[in-house]
Amino acid sequence: MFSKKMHQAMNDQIQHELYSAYIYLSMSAYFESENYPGFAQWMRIQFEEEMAHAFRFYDYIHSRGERVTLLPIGQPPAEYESPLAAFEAALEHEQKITGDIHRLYALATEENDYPSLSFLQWFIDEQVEEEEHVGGVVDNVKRVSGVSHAMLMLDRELGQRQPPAEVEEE
Ligand code: OFO
Repeated sequence: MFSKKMHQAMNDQIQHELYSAYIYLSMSAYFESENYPGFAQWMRIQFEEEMAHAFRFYDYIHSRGERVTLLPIGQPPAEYESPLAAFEAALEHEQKITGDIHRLYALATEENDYPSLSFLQWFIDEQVEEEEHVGGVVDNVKRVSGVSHAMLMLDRELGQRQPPAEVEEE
């Protein structure tokens, strides 16, 4: 059974995913303004991925016969002290989202909601990847921070990120 509580928690998660998208788009704008086009591109793809995550919840709620109610989305930060500070904020944000997903999974377990457990498994795995991925970028930015030539090379490298297949399909 898809409980009212689970329906509401998943509906809230759409807002969290859209806010994630909004944060990354804002980080992309920050990097554009700082003249790091590669970092900006990386964040723009991150934005697209978050939109795809929001749509997964959106479609799932409908597939369980319930309706989606969109909630307000807050204004994300516009400025960061440095590229490193922006990527560290992205990692911290992903850790928060991992907590959200784990709480949803715990609720589905409590309610014996097997379809939701199956649906959420994709997000459990995705968050492991997200944290590993963003954490790797944080480490690389830390290593090259302050070395302008190396920052330029890293900017170029991250600018080659391609959208995942599921984003390209949409
Ligand atoms: Fe960046 O992760 Fe969505 O859920």
